[in-house]
Amino acid sequence: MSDYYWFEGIPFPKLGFGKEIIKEIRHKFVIRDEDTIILAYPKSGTNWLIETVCLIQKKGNPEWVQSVPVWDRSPWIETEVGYQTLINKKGPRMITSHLPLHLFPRSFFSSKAKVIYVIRNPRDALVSGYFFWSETKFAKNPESMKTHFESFLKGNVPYGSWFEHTRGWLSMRESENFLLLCYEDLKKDPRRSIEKICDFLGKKLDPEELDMVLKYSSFHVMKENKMSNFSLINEDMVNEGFVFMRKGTTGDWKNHFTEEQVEAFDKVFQENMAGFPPGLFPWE
Ligand code: PPS
Repeated sequence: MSDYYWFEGIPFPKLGFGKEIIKEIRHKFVIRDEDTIILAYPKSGTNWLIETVCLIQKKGNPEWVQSVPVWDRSPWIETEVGYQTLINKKGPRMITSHLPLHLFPRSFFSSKAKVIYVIRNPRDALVSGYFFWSETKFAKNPESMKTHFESFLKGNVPYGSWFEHTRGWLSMRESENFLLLCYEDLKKDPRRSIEKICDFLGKKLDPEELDMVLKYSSFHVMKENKMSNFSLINEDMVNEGFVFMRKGTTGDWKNHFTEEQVEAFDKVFQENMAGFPPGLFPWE
């Protein structure tokens, strides 16, 4: 079990991460106009979105997603391996990140690179994170759901506060190189979300190709795909019993929160997100 790298008050995972990278990435890394960036607060559907975008790029052909691990197709910019892979890669890149806006490479803000930001009910991201951080060695293992819940509200979890992360990236929501998606919408009407991504990326898929994207990005197919289900992860990084593709549902928080926690969460959500139109957060 590793603890955290603290940087500017935000805890980052230690295993596979370099403090220097986190520190310098915003000044050093050059984002290119042709890059496509997948961004999310941890446990919000990042990998689902990567899979979907990879399939869209290949017009539904699953060969790429079935032969190359997800972390090589769209490396995490802030990890040691991901950073090296990306700086050495020529041509258009797919880049993944969980970084908050203020730590993301500055070069992005004067580029035409496209960002897709996916949000998920933070209550579900909290629960998903509890299992993920408990079953992996990237960062401190939570002691219990109770302590994890308290840490989440304070932003003392990997990548910091959901509220700050979301407020930061949502400030870009009117930019034309920014697409906002929501895990809950992807669940309810995945075809519609895929069409939105195609429009945003300027990709034209015929209905059969779209059906293939839908099929190969579905939870059950991804769960069986060893290039996407994290079964190829180095075993030094995970604890026994680790399952990445856990439930893939909405509203699992209702199985875990106590009544007091439901109230405490609502209060903090209101305090932090009151200025945004409620329609931006289409979850129960
Ligand atoms: S990470 O580790 O932060 O990059 O995790 P991330 O990919 O953001 O989120 C993991 C959760 O997304 C679920 N998932 C999916 N749900 C529905 N459909 C598909 N295809 C899919 N792929 C991944 C995954 O199961 C995690 O959620 P939980 O609630 O833990 O199941």
